[in-house]
Amino acid sequence: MEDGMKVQKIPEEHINKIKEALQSVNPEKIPHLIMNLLDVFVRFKMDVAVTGDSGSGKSSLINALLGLDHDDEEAAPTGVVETTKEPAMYLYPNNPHVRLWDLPGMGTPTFISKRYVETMNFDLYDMFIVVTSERFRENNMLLIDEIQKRKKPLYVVRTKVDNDLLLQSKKHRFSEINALREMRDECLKYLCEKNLNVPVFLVSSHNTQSYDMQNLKDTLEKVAPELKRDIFPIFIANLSTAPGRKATAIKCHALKSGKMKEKDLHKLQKISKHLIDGTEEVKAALEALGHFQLDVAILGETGSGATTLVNALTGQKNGTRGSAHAKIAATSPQYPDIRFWHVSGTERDMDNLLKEKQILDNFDFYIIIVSDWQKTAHIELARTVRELKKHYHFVQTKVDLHLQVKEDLCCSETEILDGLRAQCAKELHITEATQSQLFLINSLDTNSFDFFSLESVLRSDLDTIRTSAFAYYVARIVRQKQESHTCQIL
Ligand SMILES: Nc1nc2c(ncn2[C@@H]2O[C@H](COP(=O)(O)OP(=O)(O)O)[C@@H](O)[C@H]2O)c(=O)[nH]1
Ligand SMILES: [Mg+2]
Repeated sequence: MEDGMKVQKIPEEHINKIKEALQSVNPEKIPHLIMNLLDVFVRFKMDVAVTGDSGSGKSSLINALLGLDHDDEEAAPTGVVETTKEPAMYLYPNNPHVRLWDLPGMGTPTFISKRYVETMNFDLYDMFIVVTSERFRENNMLLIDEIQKRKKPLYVVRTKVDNDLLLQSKKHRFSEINALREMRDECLKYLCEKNLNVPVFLVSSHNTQSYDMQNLKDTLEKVAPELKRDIFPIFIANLSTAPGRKATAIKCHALKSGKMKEKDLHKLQKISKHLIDGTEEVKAALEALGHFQLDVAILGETGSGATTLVNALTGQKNGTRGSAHAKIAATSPQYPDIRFWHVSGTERDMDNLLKEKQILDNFDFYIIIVSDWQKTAHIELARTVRELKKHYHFVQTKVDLHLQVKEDLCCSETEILDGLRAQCAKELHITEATQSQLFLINSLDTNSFDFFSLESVLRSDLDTIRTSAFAYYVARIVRQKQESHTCQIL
């Protein structure tokens, strides 16, 4: 087990980055800081501005992305005359944390090109889709330069591809593939000249089944979590380091548009006081969290069924290759980023474990197997886990055997199971573990007894503790780094 636990919870490169980024932060403050940061991050809404020349097809593109027809009541107004006079917000389907903003077009008497970026205040948006049609124009490059200055992500979308193809199809030796390639190359040429690696999509908002529309939708959905991780640190840095007027505008917009609640803005402001510039620290923390492995220990005496339970949870068959082994964690796609360790041994081994609390402290959550209600081993383990300020559940395995043995006692199955639960409730009361529960299971038949509810409770519990486990782990590794640094100086 000790060998196994030397396996990093986060890949080395991310550990180094986060240690570096947080080295000047007081480790005592780190858990609270990270938990608050992640709490706000979960609710953070990403604002994607759809911008470009007037008439380029921005509003039509938004309708296509939302799956709306141009004459639907909720659709963005479109047309051959200037229709979009104010930025309008639309929630992205299936992801309420992504908001699309339909901006008025660039280059009309109302929104002249020279003052467009300033008037629209690009600082308010987290990401941009620059819409172009027919030709790549100077205005498009002007927008891209401004977005680049703000270090924000951007996509280029060339719309009205159906029109372009129709016109070109009248030419001699027309080939759709070649025509599309030429259109893409035209966009890429200008982007390459500026050394920009920007995704380009060729779409038709009138024919959404063709060209890159589905790819654009899929990409937006697939990379939204990743984009959010890139964007959030920039948002925090702008809040804390931008000149007063700019930061005030960002805050007002966030509150007015419902991007963020006042209490979350306060939290972020408090957090940024502990950070140097915000960007690096927050980025390192979010990246590390994305790779963080949660370690769950299944504790039980030899023969209590710890291995079989790990195999049942991870969907492995007993005795197959890759099934649970003390020194290798069992993983399963069902529980992404979770490692199950079976920690079993003789009564004496379990006693020793209680004395070596630091070994037990390597885990983030515990399932304690009750082999025998007459013994106290499970109560001692539960107490120690509580002392480590961590959580556990009790599991009684082999319940089927238990029922067989008790058959001659003339009790009904329900009475026996209720008896076990009552016994457990008494013991949970002794250890004051109100969040803990008992699950009665037969690991060889996952459709029976409480296995299903064990799985669902486990899933939601592990989701909840992930953030705090990560926060305390980061505090621990930063403290180690600072201590080793102090030793070197001495
Ligand atoms: N054929 C074709 N017409 C389009 C497409 N996208 C927009 N249009 C038309 O272009 C005009 C301007 O579109 P609109 O979305 O209002 O442009 P915006 O000013 O950029 O918002 C409208 O008449 C649309 O019907 C497209 O992909 N294909
Ligand atoms: Mg419009």
